[in-house]
Amino acid sequence: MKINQERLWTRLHELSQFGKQEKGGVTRFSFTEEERKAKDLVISYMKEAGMMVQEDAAGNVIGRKKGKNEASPAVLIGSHIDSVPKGGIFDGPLGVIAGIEVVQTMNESDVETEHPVEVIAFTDEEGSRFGFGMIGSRALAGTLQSEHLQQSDQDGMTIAQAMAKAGLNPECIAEAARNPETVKAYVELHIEQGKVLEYAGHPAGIVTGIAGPLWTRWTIKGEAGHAGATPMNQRKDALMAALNVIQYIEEETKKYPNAVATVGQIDVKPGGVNVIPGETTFTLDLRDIDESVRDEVEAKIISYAQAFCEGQGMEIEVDTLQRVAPAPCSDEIRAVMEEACRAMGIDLYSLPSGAGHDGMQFNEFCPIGMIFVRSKNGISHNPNEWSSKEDCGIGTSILYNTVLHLAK
Ligand code: HGY
Ligand code: MN
Ligand code: MN
Repeated sequence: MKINQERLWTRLHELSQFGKQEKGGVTRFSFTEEERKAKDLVISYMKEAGMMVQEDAAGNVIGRKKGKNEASPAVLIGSHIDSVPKGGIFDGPLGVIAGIEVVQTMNESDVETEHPVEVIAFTDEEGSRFGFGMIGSRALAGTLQSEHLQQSDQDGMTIAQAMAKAGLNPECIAEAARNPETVKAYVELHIEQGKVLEYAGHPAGIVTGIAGPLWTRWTIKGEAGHAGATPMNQRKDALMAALNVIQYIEEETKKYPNAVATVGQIDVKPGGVNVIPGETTFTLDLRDIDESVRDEVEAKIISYAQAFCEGQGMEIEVDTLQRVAPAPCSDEIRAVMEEACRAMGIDLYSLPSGAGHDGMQFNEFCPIGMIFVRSKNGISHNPNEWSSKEDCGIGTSILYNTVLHLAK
């Protein structure tokens, strides 16, 4: 049975309307009005696909196709519909819409499976609003703690407050935790967000493992002063110190082939044109597919920064926002995906994921598998993020055959 590529494509574009920005891109943060509208549209698609739909205590939207054996563990298909600021329309939504397409295609061709199949739009995978991501998948895996909900957005609203405002009770997040015995496997279709598949000339690939993101926030405290009256050798310029540390971060990280470091946010106080910065805060996103390498780079950066700031008579604080272990994909699921590709006459291509995904929260919970769809010019987290209709169709067909096999 073939999935309906036109319906997949139309829904993807319909969903992209919520949070659409004037100058391009989509900004759809968790627990916002535009996200609520996007969730309601996804719920309507899930119902059209013949699924029972519920929202759990963490705000995850869950559609379920019954299995012949309702008591057997379910095959979960997931991704997210929240975005980064001015992101693309594929990162997240493709996986949710493709999951719905898989179930709708099954129901339209009266395919019954032994195991139930669920499609989940996870709450806040990106972490863009609160600096803490994968909230919904952590909740489902039972690893979300109430202290995590105290992280706040740039307006000072905590995750807990935003949840309450959205009609959820943050005290009840434990109710979203699933018994691992009720889950057979987790699979996700996602855009690659890199250049590997395009360079290799493949429309889709099978993911071998997911690199682990470590997010930290650095605060350097110097001394505000007069820009005109203070000689260069008598300053404690917190921005210059931060730039020195950031330069070191780039130079050091480049020495490790698979490590990546990104300073995505920086804030300078008090922020006057004629005032020497007294305080600078910046974020660091550090990743490697090998956790020990990532943590080695982290340790080197911290010791350099502490020594440098001490020498300048300045203070430095480092807060950990989130530390996620890299996650291997299941050999068994990869073999099922490879079989699905062979059956479709698609050349096999396997690759690691530099980007983080909800599946890594299930590292200790259930076997995970991911399929990537080629990204044009490897661009993502950018309004120009793009994958072709055909490639999205191919990825969804591989997902369909994989889920059919896993759910039996
Ligand atoms: O940050 C990431 O890797 C993903 O886009 N959340
Ligand atoms: Mn993303
Ligand atoms: Mn994503």
